[in-house]
Amino acid sequence: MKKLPVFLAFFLAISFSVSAQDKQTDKKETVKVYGNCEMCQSRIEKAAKGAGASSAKWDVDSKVLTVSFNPAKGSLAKIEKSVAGSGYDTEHETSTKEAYDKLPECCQYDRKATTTEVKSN
Ligand SMILES: [Cu+2]
Repeated sequence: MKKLPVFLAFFLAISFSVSAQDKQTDKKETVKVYGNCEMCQSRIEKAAKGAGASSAKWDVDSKVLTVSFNPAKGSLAKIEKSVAGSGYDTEHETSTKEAYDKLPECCQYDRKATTTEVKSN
């Protein structure tokens, strides 16, 4: 049996090291995002990906968004701003009333309590 052609072995070595780098550099974070349904889910995930997330998954039941992104290129804050810009309150960002009002009626979730509405415990 002949040896593997050198170029093929070289190509394999490079593709392995590239995928290993991706795994090392991508950061995974979770954040709460307020929303209602699957329509909200697709909007939230689209907004997160538009802000640089390599993957985004929002859970309808737990309202938790799990994102992966390259920390050299993006940040969770940037992703949250983008999600808030599409009408959804997140743990650290609050959407504008204008963006919220643009959502279909079925998607107008119960908004995050603002500081004035939070009762002292
Ligand atoms: Cu919805």
